[in-house]
Amino acid sequence: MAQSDILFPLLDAFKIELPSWGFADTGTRFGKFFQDAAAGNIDEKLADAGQVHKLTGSCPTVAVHVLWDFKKEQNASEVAAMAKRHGVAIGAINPNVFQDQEYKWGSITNRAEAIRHAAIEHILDSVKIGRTVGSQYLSLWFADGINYPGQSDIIARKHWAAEALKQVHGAMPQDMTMLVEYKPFEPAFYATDIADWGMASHFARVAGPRAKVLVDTGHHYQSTNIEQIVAWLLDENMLGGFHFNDRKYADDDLTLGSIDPYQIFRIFHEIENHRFRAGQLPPIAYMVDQSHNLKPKIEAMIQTVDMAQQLYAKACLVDRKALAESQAREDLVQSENILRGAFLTDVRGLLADWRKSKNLPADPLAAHRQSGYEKKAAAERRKKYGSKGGGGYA
Ligand code: PSV
Ligand code: MN
Repeated sequence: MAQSDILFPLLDAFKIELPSWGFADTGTRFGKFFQDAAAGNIDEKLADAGQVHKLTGSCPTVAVHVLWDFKKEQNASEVAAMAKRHGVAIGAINPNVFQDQEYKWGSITNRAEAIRHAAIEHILDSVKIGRTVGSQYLSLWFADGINYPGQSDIIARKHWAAEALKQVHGAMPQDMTMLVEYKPFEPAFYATDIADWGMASHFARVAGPRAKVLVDTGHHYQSTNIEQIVAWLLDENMLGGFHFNDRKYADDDLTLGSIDPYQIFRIFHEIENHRFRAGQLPPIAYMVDQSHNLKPKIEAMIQTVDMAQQLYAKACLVDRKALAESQAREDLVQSENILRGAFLTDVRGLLADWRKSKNLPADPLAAHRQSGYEKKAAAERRKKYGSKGGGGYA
């Protein structure tokens, strides 16, 4: 079988969701560097995402962050219509229960019942937005946690989180999946309430059958074996999706594979290995969550999508039958070489052929650079917002 016969249908089905916030000016706690072409409102974010989808053919949906993207009293169907005008649709809905002053001591794990209630209400409103825009995913990340030993009762917080997630799950339509994201630290520095995949998986199980774990590749300690976590979650039917980005030190939000492409390949290898073992894969929401502030936003997004496609294609080329045979012989050198051989295969030509077969530009980044989109957006947005951007993200 030709490699293209194997790869093309898999690439057809491999969709990657873009984050609205990845197109806006962002920064670190030390400051923001503004880009003239950064998006300043939801319409511009969706337009930019539309440009990435137009060039890659693989990013039909855009994740939104409710407080960053929806003005007060914003009509959600208008946003859905806006997305449609830009050739995309609204994807995962991300409630935001971390930036308002009332959440200083936590949101769903705040000891004050009224605050827990307010946080749940906001998440329930987000479910409603999801229903209106036809979203399949409610994506939850909580900044909740404590900064000092003794600050709070860890188990009381565990119970409050479980109660909240159960209540939200009960309000979700049948076709909506709850994604529970974990992160070891930041902004909580001593004990984050949902700190790792074990805790996320516990909460997802307690919440209900349509709750799964979201793996953000930047949310692990140095040298954590993320692919092993992914393999376990798949085997337990608890993997819901990914937030793709790369990191060198912490949650750096760099473009995918910029630091360690082999790690992302190994994650895809475990996913394809699950397909090989189980005969099928559950739905997996592949989403980007990067908002680093130096690369031009659209270029950074195209780079990430292209990298994800390359690494996924490489993992699909692993000869799984040969691998199983060499594993059975305890031939670890050959087994590793099978993986590395696939990883070292240059799939750029195949990817270009796949794109041409879809009437897409063979090189989406070059096509974007030639399109003049960036220059036009920069001129228009600079005129509109001045040198300090339009905001749109905290
Ligand atoms: C938190 O670090 C996180 O990964 C969550 O997914 C948030 O929604 C996102 O970043 C905001 O950039
Ligand atoms: Mn994330």
